[in-house]
Amino acid sequence: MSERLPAEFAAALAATDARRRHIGAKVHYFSETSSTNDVAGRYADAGAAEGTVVIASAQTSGRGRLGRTWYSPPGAGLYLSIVLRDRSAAPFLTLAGGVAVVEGVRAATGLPLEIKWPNDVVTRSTNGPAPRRKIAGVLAEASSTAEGLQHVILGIGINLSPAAYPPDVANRASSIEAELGRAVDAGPVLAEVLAALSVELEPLARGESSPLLTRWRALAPSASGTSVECETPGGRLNGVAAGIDESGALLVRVGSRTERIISGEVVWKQAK
Ligand code: BT5
Repeated sequence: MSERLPAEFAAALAATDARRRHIGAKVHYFSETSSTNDVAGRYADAGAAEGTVVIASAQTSGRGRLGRTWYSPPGAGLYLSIVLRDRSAAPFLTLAGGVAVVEGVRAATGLPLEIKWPNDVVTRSTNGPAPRRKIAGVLAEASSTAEGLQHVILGIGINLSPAAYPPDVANRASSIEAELGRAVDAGPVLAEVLAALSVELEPLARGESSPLLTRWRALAPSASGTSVECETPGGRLNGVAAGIDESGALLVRVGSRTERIISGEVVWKQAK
């Protein structure tokens, strides 16, 4: 059973009601849960409406892609999952989640961030040698039956304070508070990320992906011109990222060839 939504979340959500439309119209809060993606999946299986949100203050089995762990200690990050059912939006939800985090964090706190394909939200590039540090991650998980796609659970983890990640990722991670040098309220970050997601989903529901792709490209400068190494089913390849195509796949120039990378591991070798 979900618990009473803390007042700071309730107030911030109420203040963005009109802009969020159905995204977050229903919110289930847990002080601690296994993974908000699993809990949201169970609500979706039981018929929860598109836009239902599950949020937790801590996760005991928070996960990333490919079986990796998402560190989710209490009170240090935002851990949320959104039930989405619109089939035309489904292929673009990882990209939409990244844009929503960048737009929402900037609206709530003023901190500018960037996207790194496919699902990382990172600190903005500087001219120094330090690599971009990861502040948030997106995990979209689809559930299908013989009748087709049933729902996608869009999971988002955002580091609010440095306590959100352990020492072993400290040189690759950061948090909103560390970047800003001040404390931030979690409520507005949650509410503005959901409001930004609602904006990105609107054209997708009409079958229009170009507004999202245009926005994504503007927020992901590393996707063009950066040297990358990719693991593909056909083996490892080295090349130069050349943006994303209309389906959201990463294009990589290898000599005179252009490869499409749909998923898997990409090592970004040189910060632009
Ligand atoms: C992701 O995976 O970045 C997707 C993370 C999605 C987390 C949310 S929280 C709410 C919802 N419920 C869940 O169970 N999950 C979603 P990936 O690209 O595979 O990155 C995972 C890698 O990031 C790990 O292997 C670590 O190296 C690093 N990492 C783990 N926790 C981190 C943290 N808190 N901050 C920065 N980096 C972290």
